[in-house]
Amino acid sequence: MKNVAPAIFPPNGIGDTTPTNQAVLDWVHEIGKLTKPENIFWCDGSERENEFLIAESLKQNVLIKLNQKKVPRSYLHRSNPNDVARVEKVTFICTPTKEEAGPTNNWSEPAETYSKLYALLNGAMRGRTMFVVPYIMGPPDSPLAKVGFEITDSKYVVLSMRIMTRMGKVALDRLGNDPKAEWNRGLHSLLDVDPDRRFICHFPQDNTIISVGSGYGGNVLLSKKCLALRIGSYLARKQGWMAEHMLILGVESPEGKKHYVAAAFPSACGKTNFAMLIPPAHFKGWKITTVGDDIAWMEIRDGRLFAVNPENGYFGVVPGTSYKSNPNAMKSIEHDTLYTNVALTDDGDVWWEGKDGPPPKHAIDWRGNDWTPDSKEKAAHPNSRFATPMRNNPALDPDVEKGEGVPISAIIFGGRRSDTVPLVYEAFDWTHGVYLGATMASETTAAATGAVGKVRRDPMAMLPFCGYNIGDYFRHWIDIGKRLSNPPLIFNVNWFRKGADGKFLWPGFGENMRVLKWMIDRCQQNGGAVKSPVGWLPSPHDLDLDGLDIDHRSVADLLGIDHEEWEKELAEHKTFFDSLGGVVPEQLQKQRERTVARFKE
Ligand code: OXD
Ligand code: MN
Repeated sequence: MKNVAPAIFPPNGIGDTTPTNQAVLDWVHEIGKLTKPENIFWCDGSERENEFLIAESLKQNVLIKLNQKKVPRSYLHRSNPNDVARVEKVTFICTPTKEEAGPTNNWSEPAETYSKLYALLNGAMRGRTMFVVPYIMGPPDSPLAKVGFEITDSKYVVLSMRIMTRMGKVALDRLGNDPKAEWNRGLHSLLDVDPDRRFICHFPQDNTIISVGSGYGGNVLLSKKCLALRIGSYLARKQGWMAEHMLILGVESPEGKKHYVAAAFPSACGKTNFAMLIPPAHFKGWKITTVGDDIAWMEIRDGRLFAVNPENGYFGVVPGTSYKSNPNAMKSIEHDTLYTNVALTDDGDVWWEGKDGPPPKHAIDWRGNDWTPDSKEKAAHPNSRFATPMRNNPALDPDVEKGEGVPISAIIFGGRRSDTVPLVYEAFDWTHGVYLGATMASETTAAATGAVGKVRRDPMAMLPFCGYNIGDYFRHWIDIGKRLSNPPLIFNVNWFRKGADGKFLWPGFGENMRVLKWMIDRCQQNGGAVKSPVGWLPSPHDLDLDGLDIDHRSVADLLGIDHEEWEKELAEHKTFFDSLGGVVPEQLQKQRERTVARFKE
């Protein structure tokens, strides 16, 4: 096998922090025997270790040094061009039965899958260094926090995990010595980065993930989609909490009253932008703070939902990020950032489509080829990414490390829809809200391989991330509602509705504050709304549109419910529920029937 990751040889004092938990030692020993690495590197997350790994990565061209004056302590990584996004068709949930994985997941029988993967992994790390990365998801003192270990032969993975998780000694301390303690086993090998030998497999019953043949973040940073969502959602159901594909943000009024909201949007629908929103001038004194931009772990306390962000960094889509679209993201990625698949300018800076200012006259594109503004190809891959520590975010919420989490007042679902779905509406109650989440849909983007721009149903934005049967997942949501005496209100938003001229009706970005403000008013029982067949809608005067350059017609279009479009939409909900083959709970079927009936009233 081609050695795409030659071994490195650390000096004494680096790479030798072995854990004391015997279960971890036994597992690493077993994987070492299987993969036969040149050496084992035990990561401790220290600064010295990081510097050493960066220096070795530069030597092996895993990283490209950027102009350190323009982007201090930041580097560029180029992935294999065949390996630039999550690949859902080779992502598997390996539960004992197919039913447990359900109709929305690829299923593969666990014993057969282990044998197939172990055969691929046999000797896969020959001549390579096997890194053992201990990490924690969640604030270390949170009851929700989970320890994971990722074994990998990729330096890029180690460097990214250090940004994206709380990595190293902190995890060893949290795990302790109990050989029966719960922790996640994550095994990753690049193999030879061949799409035909690429599999991302989850074994929820064993709390184990095996990912081979890819070097792309979403497939290989096993803490993120694999543990925090797929295995996380499985554990959450078993243990009575929630693992969701949601950002978490704080909204503080000029009087200092603060609410937190969690929002689920499918990949690349502006979650990071929303989580870092800067209110427009009209909202003087209002403050938005970020708890998380991608994943929320939530539990019930005193009848309320409390959320923590399990991650420690942001792995965001770069193209389109600018001082106009997301100033806080731009400030976050000015330093200490690991870029993947963006363009490199002649003066060692990074560039991408949608960055402020004119394009460079010449650059090296994400594939490593010469690029000029006349080139047909994009300079940065549409799914190029930044990995940056959350501490770089000027709007980081002060309670982000609070182990008990932050109380959630509202849950928002949303998608990218050109038509049908109004700018915002509110569910009548929790179960109706679950129905809104279960039927949400979005036009697909470049975050996953496959067709772009097709409407696909993506329940709670969890379609690619729910680690068990989606029907049981819906049931879990309904059950959680029963345990909440003070449930969050549930809303649906659509920033992407277009007018007859094909142009977006809503300006989006910071102006989304106007919609958020209405939701907060509703949470405080002082926002007006009118009843519609799909939920509570703001009337135009319920939204604060002062100072916004938008005409009455557009506002009416944004908030309008077109009966013909909804007839089609509700028929599609039925087709979707039917396509799940009888797993959808009765309560949600009833919600659909009631919505149909309300249109007839
Ligand atoms: C992501 C995704 O990378 O959802 O966050 O694909
Ligand atoms: Mn995501």
